Amino acid sequence: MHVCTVKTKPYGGQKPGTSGLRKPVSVFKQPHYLENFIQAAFDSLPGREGATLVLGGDGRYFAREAAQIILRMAAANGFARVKVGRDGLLATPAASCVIRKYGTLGGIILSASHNPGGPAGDFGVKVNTGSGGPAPEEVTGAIFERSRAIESYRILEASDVPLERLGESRLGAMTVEVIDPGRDHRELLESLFDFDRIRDRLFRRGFRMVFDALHAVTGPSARVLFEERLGAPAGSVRHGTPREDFGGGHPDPNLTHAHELVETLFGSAAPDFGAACDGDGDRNMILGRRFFVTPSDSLAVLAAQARHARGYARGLAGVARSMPTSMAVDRVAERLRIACYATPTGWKYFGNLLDAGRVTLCGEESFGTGSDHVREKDGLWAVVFWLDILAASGRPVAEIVRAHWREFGRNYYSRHDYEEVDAASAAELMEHVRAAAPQLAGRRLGSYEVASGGDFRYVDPVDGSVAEHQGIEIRFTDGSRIVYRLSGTGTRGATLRVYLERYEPGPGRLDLDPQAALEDLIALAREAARIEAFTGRTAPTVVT
Ligand code: VG1
Ligand code: CO
Repeated sequence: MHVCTVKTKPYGGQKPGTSGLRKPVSVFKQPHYLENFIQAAFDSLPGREGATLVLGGDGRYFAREAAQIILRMAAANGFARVKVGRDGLLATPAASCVIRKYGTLGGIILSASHNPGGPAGDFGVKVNTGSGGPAPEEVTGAIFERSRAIESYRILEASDVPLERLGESRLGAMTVEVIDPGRDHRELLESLFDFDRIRDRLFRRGFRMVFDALHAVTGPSARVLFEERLGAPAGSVRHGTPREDFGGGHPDPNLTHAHELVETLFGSAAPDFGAACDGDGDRNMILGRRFFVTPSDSLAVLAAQARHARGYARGLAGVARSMPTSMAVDRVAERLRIACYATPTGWKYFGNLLDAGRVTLCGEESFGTGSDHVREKDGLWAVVFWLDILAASGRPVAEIVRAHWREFGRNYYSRHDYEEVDAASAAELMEHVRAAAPQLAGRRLGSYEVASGGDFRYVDPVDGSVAEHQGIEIRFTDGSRIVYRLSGTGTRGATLRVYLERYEPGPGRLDLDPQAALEDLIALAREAARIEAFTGRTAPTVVT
């Protein structure tokens, strides 16, 4: 076996977005494309000689080939060991857990998250650092710069390493260790939550749940967790076998893409609880019987109820949410007298706050919740957390959330996505809103009065780093908001996200349909940004 230095030329556009480098499979399959990016990533992680790397992913199409290439490149780049999930599978939060537990240099997660897979779908590479979290901006910036100047990469000439069985094998001087993809992570969850209480108070008393793994990475671990460890009836986990095309669907846990689960929970013989995770297991959707928990509300409820969970009984240091996430959690933080931070979209921005011990829980409106137990959002963690709260309180999901609204008021919330719009038109729309927003202050829009408008700029309170242009926010005097942002994970054209929020104090009109409650704001948001004129669209493609 010998190390080859392969000549290559830079590709443009290898700039990681909100969460890793995400492109159509056809782009990743171009000669040397993956290799260039991996070499650029290795070059940007100092100290790889003799170090350990974690490798995993959601098992999507092209992941098997990519994992073998990365293993050979790791061996040629001086790594001493790679811990790789069996069959190359390792959910994003599980990878974060393994990186932290074994103190490795970092990890590579092969996933495009909730984007569809298969030959016509997307592929992606997430790079995590030794903290277990997504590489921060300075590292992704360095990777991009390196990718623009790359002239060669190093790879070992060797045959494929078997990844089906647990255990160790050699690749040149490097050890490849195939690990159980769920074990370390499940052990961590058992230390945080009271599994006996969940089993005894819920499943032993006939509580029924459905977990939809959407044919993605969480299925096998969900079966062990829910059916074996917690005693949920066999068959509670649906679509539990990971497939490289996710059964042809979007592995995206929301009302649109997880519609089968939604129909079950809103059907006649609905179970007590429903949940789903995304492709790489970092997102979650929570449903009660005929009840949908908005991700922003889920974060607020978890923060308010955290004291009932063993791992959080000592209290929360603080909470954080991405800026477009509803301000429901802010009210809980106020009540608990703890700090609440608003960060740009993307989990990497929570890293410093978590590392510095300033926050314990954090979340995003995009179905992401997590805590300081790892440095990624964590789908299964959120599901077990909810079960633990249900077991502690003995009340159904809908009652817990309604009681929360009565106590804190309700932040009616929705996100409208306009997917695959023309990129240039989307950029023009954003420029228009950017210029118009500051001038709206003090003016009336419909029945609302604008308090302020402008671009969100984040100064990290820990290291002072600055992130500009993180979404344009129009705030109204009654606490309502409209936020406009362009997605940093889409791979075709541009995706415009419009976030809408209106606060209703409790006890007010708490049981309205969110789309009805937000009707005026939705119309204002369309007009203010001239969405139809710029994009030609009269309606969003996905509403969550
Ligand atoms: C989206 C979400 C964001 C999330 C990101 C990665 O980004 O809005 O909240 O952190 O996906 O999620 P964007 O830029 O498209 O809005 V995942 O599950 O890929 O790791
Ligand atoms: Co994901």
